[in-house]
Amino acid sequence: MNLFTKQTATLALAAGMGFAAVSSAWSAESLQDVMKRRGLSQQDLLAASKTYVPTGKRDEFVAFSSGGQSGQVIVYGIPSMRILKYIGVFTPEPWQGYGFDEESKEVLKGGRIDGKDITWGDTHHPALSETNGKYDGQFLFINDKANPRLAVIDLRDFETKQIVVNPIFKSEHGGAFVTPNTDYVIEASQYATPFANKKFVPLERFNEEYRGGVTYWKFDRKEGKIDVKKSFTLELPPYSQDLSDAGKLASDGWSFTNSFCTERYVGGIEKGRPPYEAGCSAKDTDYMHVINWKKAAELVAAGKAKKVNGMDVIPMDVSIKEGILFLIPEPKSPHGVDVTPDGKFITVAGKLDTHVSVYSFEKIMAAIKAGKFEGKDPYGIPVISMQDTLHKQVQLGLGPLHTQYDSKKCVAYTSLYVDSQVAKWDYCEGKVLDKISIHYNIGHLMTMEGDTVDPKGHYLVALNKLAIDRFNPVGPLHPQNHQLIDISNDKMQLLYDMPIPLGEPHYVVAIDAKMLKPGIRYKVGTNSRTDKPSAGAVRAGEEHTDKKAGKVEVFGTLIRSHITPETIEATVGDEITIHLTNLERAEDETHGFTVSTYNVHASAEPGKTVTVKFKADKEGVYPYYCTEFCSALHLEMQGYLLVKPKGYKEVKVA
Ligand code: K7E
Repeated sequence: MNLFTKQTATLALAAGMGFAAVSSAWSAESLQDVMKRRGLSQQDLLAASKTYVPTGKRDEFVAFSSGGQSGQVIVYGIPSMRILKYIGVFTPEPWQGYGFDEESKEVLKGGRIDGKDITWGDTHHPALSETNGKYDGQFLFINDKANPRLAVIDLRDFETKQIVVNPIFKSEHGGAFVTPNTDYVIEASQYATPFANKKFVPLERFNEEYRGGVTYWKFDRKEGKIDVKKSFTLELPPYSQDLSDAGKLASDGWSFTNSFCTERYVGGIEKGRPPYEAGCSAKDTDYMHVINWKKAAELVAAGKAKKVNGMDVIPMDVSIKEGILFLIPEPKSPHGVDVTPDGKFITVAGKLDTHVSVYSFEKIMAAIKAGKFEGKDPYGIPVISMQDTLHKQVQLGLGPLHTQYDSKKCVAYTSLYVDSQVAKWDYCEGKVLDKISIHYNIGHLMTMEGDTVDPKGHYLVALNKLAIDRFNPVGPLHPQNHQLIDISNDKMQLLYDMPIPLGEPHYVVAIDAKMLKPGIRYKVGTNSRTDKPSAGAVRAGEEHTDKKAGKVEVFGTLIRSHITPETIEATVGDEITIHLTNLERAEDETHGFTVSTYNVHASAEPGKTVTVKFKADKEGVYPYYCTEFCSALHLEMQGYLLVKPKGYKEVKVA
């Protein structure tokens, strides 16, 4: 039937019946026909019409998702859920030449630890730069949990520009979260290790010598880089510090970091001890760290920090004495800590508690001001009582993890991991408004600009750990499932399932698409990773090859449909450096470049200069070519690298 309809259309065309006849032949299949044929309900149709972005049209929001174990960032549109780009961050990404050209290798080099290249990352939390607590569309930050690193992505070209390594931690999880003007990017450690990365300290010395911390990376917006010299860390007890958030508006200047395993339990010391998960959840409460980061920055400026591994570290006793560090009990094994848009409340969700706890910043400040503490922790940090600071505790369901906010006042959404649900609730009144099932085991959730001072509402994305039966089976390893939910009405409506095929997505942030203004071309001859003119750039007609003992350096160009030079001559053992400038001015006229068998690849967008470097370690003839189908003569866009044996004598060919 379906086939027949299509054939009618084709026949109509063949018979020269013209466009009108063709389209009427197509529309012979009515909406009802399609619904029947595909088994769609009215509800499906409504959902489809809310997500479908007609061909050639664009999305309302652009989302930046963590790529989990892929070490990358995934960019997609909302509501269509169309994937727009992968951004190579901690992991080489060949399409962009990331990790295969010299410019990007320099970026990845910044992520070396103990002289080792670390070519993967466990990305968790992307954070968009903010101005006055609103997304400004300029930069994106993302952390690597496994190796304590942070990356900076410039949203003018969606490229990773910098990776910094935390010199104090061995792992981290409470990053990246920005302060309201992106003065600092917050990164809290996860598993306590010997303080300041000291080498071996036995587990028996855990309480005394192991430590956690929170680093405040100073961001230099003008340079678009983290200024490591102006960054600092607060030394913290060996609790497993976890998620963090920066205060905003009412609570600007403060930040909040959760922790679990304040039992300071270490497994494996003696036989017969309970396993980690039991030992680490023995107590009813853990601690939220409340930190005055503005004052901490002043203390550092006043010289009250000490340099550890090149970074300013504020010792715990200094933080206590200066009154910048406090603890508040929170229900055991908490996970997310999320400040409300007005900055007045802090929502903490505990994995092992069915409630979310809403703390009042005003009450916290009142307790600090009055010096009203219920005691001290074993390290002498003042503990403010939970009762004195709670605004509400609301029972939501099993395994609450993360919370995001709506454009509607007092409305929040919290993920329920164990229940596989999203709860919509009112944090002012403390009541549940609606619940929706997701598929399955939700971690984070995200509303449009929902962690800023000005959430946009409309949509919510549930980031689910399991997909199980939602997609066509592709083997024992399943994709993850991002589910789009309409939150514009009282009842939430599930709209769409998007498989994420790269890694566990953890967190995602979405910005109004109008706020992003990426460039179309670079100034000719730009090294995109440094944003400076490349030393390897040349103009058309200036192409040349320099030869020195053991070295061949090519200054070439790319333009449809030609690589200059067409041949590169070398002697076996030479170090070959090839700089190529894309001379195109037209939008989307990217050229790629590779040389057979030398494991190099570059993507040269219009104006960009890229460099590949390798040792011509084997004599032979190696084709090189443009890897982007750029024109009708694309296949002719090629050349030869001629690697001659040592002492080779030219043979005259008659
Ligand atoms: Cu809940 Cu790393 Cu934020 Cu995963 S984290 S879910």
